[in-house]
Amino acid sequence: MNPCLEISDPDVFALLHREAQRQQDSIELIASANFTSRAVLEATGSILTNKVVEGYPGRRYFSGCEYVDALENLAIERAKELFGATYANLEPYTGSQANHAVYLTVLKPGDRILGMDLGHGGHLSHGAKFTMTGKIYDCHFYKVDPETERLDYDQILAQAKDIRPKLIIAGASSYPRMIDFQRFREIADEVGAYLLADIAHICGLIAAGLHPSPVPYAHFVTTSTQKTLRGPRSGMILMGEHSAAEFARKIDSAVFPGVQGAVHVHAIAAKAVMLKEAMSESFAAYQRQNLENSQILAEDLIARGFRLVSGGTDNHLMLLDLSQQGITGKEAEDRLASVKITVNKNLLPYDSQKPTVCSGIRVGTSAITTRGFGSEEMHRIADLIDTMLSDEPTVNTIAKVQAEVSQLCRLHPHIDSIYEQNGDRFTLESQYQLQN
Ligand code: DSN
Repeated sequence: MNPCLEISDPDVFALLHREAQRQQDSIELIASANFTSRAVLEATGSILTNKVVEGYPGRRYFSGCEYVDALENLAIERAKELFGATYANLEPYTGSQANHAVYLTVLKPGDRILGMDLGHGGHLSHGAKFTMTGKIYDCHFYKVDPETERLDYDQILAQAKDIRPKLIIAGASSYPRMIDFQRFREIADEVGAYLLADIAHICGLIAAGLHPSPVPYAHFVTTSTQKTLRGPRSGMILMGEHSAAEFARKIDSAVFPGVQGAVHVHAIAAKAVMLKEAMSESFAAYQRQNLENSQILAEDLIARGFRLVSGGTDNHLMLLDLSQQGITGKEAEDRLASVKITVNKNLLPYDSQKPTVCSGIRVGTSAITTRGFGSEEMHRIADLIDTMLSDEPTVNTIAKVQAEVSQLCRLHPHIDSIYEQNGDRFTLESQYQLQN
């Protein structure tokens, strides 16, 4: 066996090294980004990658599964405990795969879905016409209210009565306000639809008790695990008591063999670690700081003349409308990238720009909060964004902002979770040092 990546593949090693440096040197404001712990990384890059596994604990298609069965059961029990669920499936490779498994469970081709419009905050996997979901099912979309830019539940009910969907999806990728899952369930019940809550962005807040949970209301809850939950790039499905009784076996079969093949046991181990971390008081404190940082940044940006969609935020993200600044989302993304502040251009509700241009940007605080940025740094970041976006920055301005970004990143290093600072050497090979 080759001793380590640096020797066996210097090309890949060099690129990983450069990416690690990029992460260290940038202020990451992409709302879906975060930094996992060393323990989560270690489990993700572990020898579990070597194990072929299909099926579920106690009903596998290959032998030698005694330890991976124990691991998957541990992850399932932790997920149920953390979210107060009766059923948990830890096998989905991603949040999108989790959604596809729910669709396969309750829908037939051509059945109707009512989800949030992609341009109003929804997600690709909720039925965008160029995706598998959009091609297989008859997908309809609700939008936010044009005045308040918030969900209008009476309007969604009226639309649901008109469309009579078989499945309603509550959940978003860029919606800065709380979602009323109880109200969504009432709407679903009124039209005889199933309710799927996709909590990919807010599941860390839910785990910490800072956003109402959909588990008591939705028939199905899906999520990715790498965003506010700070785990590996993966997915999960949860159900409360009532749905579990009816759908446990059906969801199991929809995940495997319905939409997936062999189990990514290394990701399941990493999710078990993530779930243990998310049960801790330090995780709850992290999420409280995340919300506080998001509030401060939003207030500071408003004070500097930026318009925020819906007037602010209740969660870890906000949407900046840049029409008053006279630039597009794409220009803003590029300007901020030039000083190593990463954001993404984002469509705004009722946007007149193309998705490749957009009128706004999405800004989130989850990753920088993990790095230890607090209220003081939020004021400085608001200043930096203002400096870069309110006027065309000069060469001198860019140099000053770059210097400040660099100083902030040095003050809050995260690099220890990526590689050893002193030796520039990835260190996960320790797991091979077994006793013979
Ligand atoms: N769902 C996308 C996002 O919100 O950025 C990527 O996971």
